[in-house]
Amino acid sequence: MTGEPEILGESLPFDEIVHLESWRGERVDPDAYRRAHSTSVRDSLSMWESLAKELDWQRPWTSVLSDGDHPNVAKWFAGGALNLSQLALDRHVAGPRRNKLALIWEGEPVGKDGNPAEVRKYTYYDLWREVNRLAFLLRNNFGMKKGDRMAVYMPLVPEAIIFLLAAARLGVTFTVVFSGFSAEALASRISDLGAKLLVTVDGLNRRGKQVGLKEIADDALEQARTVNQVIVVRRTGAPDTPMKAGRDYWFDDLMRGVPSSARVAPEPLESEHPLYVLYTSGTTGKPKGLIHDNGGYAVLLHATMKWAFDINDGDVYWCPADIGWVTGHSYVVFGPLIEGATEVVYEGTLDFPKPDRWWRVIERYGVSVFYTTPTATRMQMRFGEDFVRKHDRSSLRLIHSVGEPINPSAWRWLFEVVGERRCPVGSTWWMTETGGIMVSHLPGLKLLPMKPGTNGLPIPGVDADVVDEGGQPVGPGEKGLLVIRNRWPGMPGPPTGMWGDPERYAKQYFERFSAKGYFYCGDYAVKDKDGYIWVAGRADEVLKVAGHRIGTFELESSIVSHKAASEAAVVAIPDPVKGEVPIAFVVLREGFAPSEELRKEVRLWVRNGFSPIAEPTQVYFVNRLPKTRSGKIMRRLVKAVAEGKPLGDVATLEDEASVDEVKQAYRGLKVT
Ligand code: 6R9
Repeated sequence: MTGEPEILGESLPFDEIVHLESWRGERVDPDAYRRAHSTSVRDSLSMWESLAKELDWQRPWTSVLSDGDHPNVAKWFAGGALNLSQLALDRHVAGPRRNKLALIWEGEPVGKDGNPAEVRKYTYYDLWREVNRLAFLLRNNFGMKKGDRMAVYMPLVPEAIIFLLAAARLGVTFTVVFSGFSAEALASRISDLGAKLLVTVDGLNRRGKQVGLKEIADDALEQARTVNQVIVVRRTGAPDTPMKAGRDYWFDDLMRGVPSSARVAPEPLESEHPLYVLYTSGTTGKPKGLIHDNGGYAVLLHATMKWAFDINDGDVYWCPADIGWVTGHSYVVFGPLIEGATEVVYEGTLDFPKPDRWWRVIERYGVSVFYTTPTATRMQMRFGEDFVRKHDRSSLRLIHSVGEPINPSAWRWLFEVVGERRCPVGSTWWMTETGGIMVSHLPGLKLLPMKPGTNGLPIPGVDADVVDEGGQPVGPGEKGLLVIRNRWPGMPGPPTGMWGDPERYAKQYFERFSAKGYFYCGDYAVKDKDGYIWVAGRADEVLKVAGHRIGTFELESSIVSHKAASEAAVVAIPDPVKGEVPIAFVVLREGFAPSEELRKEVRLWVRNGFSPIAEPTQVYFVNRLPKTRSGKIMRRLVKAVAEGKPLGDVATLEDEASVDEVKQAYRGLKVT
């Protein structure tokens, strides 16, 4: 395809730097950063080493970076020992942060007034005590010890965080399975990991309703035979929760028997000991379990909390990510707590009971650092500015987004409406595999290369670049593939990178540029003349229309740049002449009604605005699209519907009704 690269139909403002010269009284200088970045990459090991020294280690490392037992699986800080629960708790409890608030948790509101059903606050001391008690229970009553595995299947309640920290304290490797996943998905993850303990809840609160979760967990355990003990946290208090005698235990009953003086010393864990395994969907069926270690991961989180979030003791940090997403692991549980931050954690959805839920939370707790997503931002844009403006946001000082490319107009909305032109706004690029932020602007380093929609520059020490198929860096404005040329702490860790499957790990990420040893991220990106990276979407969702390569993302961008369209999903259907042609499922903005006229208009819009080749042969209007809980459109499901094929793994689907909508629209049952 020719033409300018775009994000959501909006051309990339390569040359527009939005200055924020007044921010914390500093001027910004991207040039100086670029020079410093080159140095940091040349000497990345000593930089990571000095950052590691800022953390507490139980035993110092003997080598910063060394080879693991499988190709491309490196050991960071080998010889060293540490414990992430000690970093997140004990070291704060031993100092002036002892009585500082660690967590402010807000349960889903009941009633129309929007006030939370329940608020729980934990100081670092509170959290430390609870984690000690739970670690004591897990060790003494459940026999859990270093090297054992545990699965967590629950929503974002404080107990989830306490379980993760207790597991980290004992060296029990955990996997969190998103509470929206099916029994099959849970079972396959439990079995793959060989977890012997499952932690879940009786049920969850969703938009004022209560949904049983324990029943689903029970179904999973019919298939997954490794689990012989289940701990159930009471969340909804549903009276008829099935409990199997001798296997299932209520968390509150168990904890009543643990004295508040119970202590468990943090286990000295080898730096490369697996902290957790997180499963992420691949392009093929079986989910991939990426392993993250203790030492390298902690160092990356420590660095990025400082650089990207500029976190300090006066802040109230909030990332509304679910604990089942990698963002929940890195930037809800471990990152903020390692840094001793005060953070808000919430249960619920952004528009329940009203579309102002987030702004109420920000106002109520004085949130200063806010980590959101582009999809959430675009949803809020649909609701309109009034919901935002009627709440006090003067506490906000820094905003980042994550999960997908942010289109420039959504960036501007965050900058102008939410942040009142006062806050730096960024889009941090990273993925489950990287463990933490890799490309971002870095307010903590005074680096604010704010261009609406860019990810920015790679973080210090990380040699990320955009290359062509041969691995050569692309020219300014050209599209290429995002790679990471060197090794970084927090990368998938020993023993095998991907749990039980070192071959798949090597093939998936290192085969493509095997001659050069680059890590292949699977994303398209553009680099502008200033070196800023603009990730444009996944490289593995491409259409081939009459031999022309068209990114679904680019095509959707074009549709969404139409004033009536809020979201779009494009998939290809087979075409006898052109091979395949795109069809589009479109969600309209508030104030626009579906009509034949509009259908034609959208097609023409793409034809003229993007390319005649890319014109969707059909446009279907739907009220919502199938999405993952983290907000990514599941084109695979839309495609399966269009092709009349089985849906396959729907574990990551947020809302099943969205698939029915697509089906109905596609079959013309409901012509909207
Ligand atoms: C953290 C997370 C990873 C994929 C990644 C890319 C997309 C994430 C992005 C972004 C553009 C950003 N992605 N952040 N694209 N700009 N700021 O999202 O992990 O769920 O594993 O997804 O998400 O396509 O490859 P994960």
